[in-house]
Amino acid sequence: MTQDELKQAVARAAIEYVVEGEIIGVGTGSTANYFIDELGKIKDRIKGAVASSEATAERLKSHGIQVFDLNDVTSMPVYIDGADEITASGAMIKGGGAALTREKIVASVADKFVCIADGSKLVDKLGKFPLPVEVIPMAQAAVARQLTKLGGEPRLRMKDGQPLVTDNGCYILDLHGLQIADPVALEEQINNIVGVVTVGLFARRGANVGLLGMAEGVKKFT
Ligand code: ABF
Repeated sequence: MTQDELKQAVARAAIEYVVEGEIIGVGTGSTANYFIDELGKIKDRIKGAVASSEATAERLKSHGIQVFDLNDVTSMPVYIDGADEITASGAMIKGGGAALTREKIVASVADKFVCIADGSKLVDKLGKFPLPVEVIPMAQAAVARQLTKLGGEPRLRMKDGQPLVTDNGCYILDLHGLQIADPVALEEQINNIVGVVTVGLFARRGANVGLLGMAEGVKKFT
């Protein structure tokens, strides 16, 4: 199976977690996009969705799925999203798609986080994938100095020769070369740096369910 077929397989498997008549939180990225396409097939069975990015909102709408503002939603049974890395205990690195802040916000309102990913995302230890950190633009250099002290090498994410600007009008620093021994502690430490909006470590609240696409089928862990 190709990587795209593995992503499609987990996207299909995730439909089982959709709760009838409810609003569902939806992530960002290529795996989440496959999930949105599956959700479109059963759109009459849900009330609607909350999107974790402008791109996801557009795709949901293109399928005729109603997109709710998170401020109008008090609870959601489930949030479904991809990851850049995930451990067997559900800790994740996210943010390769630059949507980490809204992903963490929407996930925080959901009762359950279901992570869907192809098997290549499963790791023993987080950190090979550069850790994204969303920052307030004026604090970019100051935050980068603090991140360097943690032992990594922060690089400002660029797009078309300019700093990439997130949906929130912020920048992303990608922290390379970090050994993440304690994801929960590091998440708290980076969150506490003034000027940081969100760190792409999802460890304090990780995935409750992981659906991983493997050659032998979809592997589930909880
Ligand atoms: C989002 O999409 C991100 O948090 C993560 O960076 C990315 C995973 O992308 P893909 O599904 O395309 O591998 O969930």
